[in-house]
Amino acid sequence: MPIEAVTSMNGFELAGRRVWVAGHRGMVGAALRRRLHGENCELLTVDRSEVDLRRQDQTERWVNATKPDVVIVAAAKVGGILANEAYPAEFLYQNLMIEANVIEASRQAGVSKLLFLGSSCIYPKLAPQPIDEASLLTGPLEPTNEPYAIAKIAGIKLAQSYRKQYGCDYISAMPTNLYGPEDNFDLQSSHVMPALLRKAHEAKERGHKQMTIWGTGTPRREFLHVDDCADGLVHVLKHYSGPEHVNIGSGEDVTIRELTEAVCEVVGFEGDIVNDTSKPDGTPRKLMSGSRLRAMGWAPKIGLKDGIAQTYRWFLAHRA
Ligand code: GFB
Repeated sequence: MPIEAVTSMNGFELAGRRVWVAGHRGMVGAALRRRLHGENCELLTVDRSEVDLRRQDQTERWVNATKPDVVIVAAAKVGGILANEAYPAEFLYQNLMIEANVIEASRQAGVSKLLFLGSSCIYPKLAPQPIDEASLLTGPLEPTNEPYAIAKIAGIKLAQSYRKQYGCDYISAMPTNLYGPEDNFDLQSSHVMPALLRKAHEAKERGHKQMTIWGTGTPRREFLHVDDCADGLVHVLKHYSGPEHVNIGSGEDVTIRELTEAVCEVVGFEGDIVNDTSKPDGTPRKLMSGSRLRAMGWAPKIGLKDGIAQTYRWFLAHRA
């Protein structure tokens, strides 16, 4: 079905609805809470200590008792390239359980709209760039994050299948590499942006002459500030209904070396950048095509340099 045929121009109204953000304490969940503030909806959240989304009985009991109108599945086990390599079983198992439990519980409770969040790593390692949504399942995945990608592809297929078999208005969005406030700054498990901010900051603070980055620095990545992502997700929720997933990106990518130089400039670290090539590069490039979302009238607002500076200010204020 052509995308125009399933895109509602009038929009799906969030005002007055009960919206559950699953994963509200994560970086994306926190940004969604900030963004949904202006929508006049009732925000529902539940802590992990009360409901473990990996447990079907706990999830179904809570969703059936709470009866949200709208669900955003931002809950996930996430991490950077080394965490994905080191804990493949956790990334596959936990993400499969969370998405299956939340989606099935939502169907049982009669949720009218659900948005599932994936990741740009769902696409083949060598997909033509910029990566169109139609590239899904056209080639082998990047080995460092294959288990996570397979879990996220399963989530897309769940949303599509629930739409096809049960008529549920369940949709999926694929954000690119995200960064911003509330990110994970742990050097072993984090993504590249928070790692570089912390490394550059600590190198400057300690008067080091160099900082080390993983891999060759040549891979290209597309970065999107998490507040732009939350805005794009709300836009998709309000204006899209269809079986195909929607990419959410900035439309621009940089090499890891260029990103490191931008981070060092913001932080004020002037030493050398050294490559640790014993660490993996991962996929050479994953720039997504944003044409589907642009056609729905959405564009990002936060440039990379401003976004890095804002995230560095957040890091300085919260690093304790
Ligand atoms: O952000 P990142 O961990 O994940 O790494 P991916 C991106 C690139 O930055 C890789 C390099 O080429 C890394 O080798 N890099 C350089 C670093 N220095 C560092 C550092 O200090 N820390 C980290 N983490 N990277 C993840 C996937 O892939 O992206 C997930 O594993 C998910 O499944 C996520 O899709 C968005 O972009 O390579």
